[in-house]
Amino acid sequence: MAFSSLNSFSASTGLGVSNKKTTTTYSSGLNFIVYDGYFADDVSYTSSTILYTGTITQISSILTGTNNNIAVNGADTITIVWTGYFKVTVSDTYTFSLASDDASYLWIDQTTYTTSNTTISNGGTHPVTTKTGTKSLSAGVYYPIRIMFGENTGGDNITFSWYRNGDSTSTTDGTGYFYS
Ligand SMILES: [Ca+2]
Ligand SMILES: [Ca+2]
Repeated sequence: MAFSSLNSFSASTGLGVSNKKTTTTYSSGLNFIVYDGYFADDVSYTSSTILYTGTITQISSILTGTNNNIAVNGADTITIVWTGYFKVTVSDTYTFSLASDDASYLWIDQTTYTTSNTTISNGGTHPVTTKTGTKSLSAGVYYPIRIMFGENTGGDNITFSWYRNGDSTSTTDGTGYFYS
């Protein structure tokens, strides 16, 4: 049942986009990669030095978002990218929130990533700063999601949360929302 709407997903978003899955094999959680080095708002940044990888079901802090590899205020000059799919069970407009020190960006339902096609743009070096964005989502659709975060120096943390506008109860728990 969880994947019964795959056909409508394909029909509503178009076929042939390279990063949209065509199989019905989804796992719970988002994948993450922690790179050595600060991305400095270069949203295509990667590094050949990968510090950690894994899968998480929440980004309530940098600790949970890295599967307990990085403590709050525990790192300097790193970049983290989370990727996967975001699925809701109720069609509605959703409000997303990124609170981060330093920079963070959110993309939903994009196949290329620039600083101008974000759902949330929270770039630059700064203390914990919260930015929000909204997106209208259809129930059962696996929307590609990408979150990018970078810590330069000083304190570091990130929290990703959202709520359905018709509900307004905010959560960070990606169980049942995050897939990869
Ligand atoms: Ca730091
Ligand atoms: Ca910082």
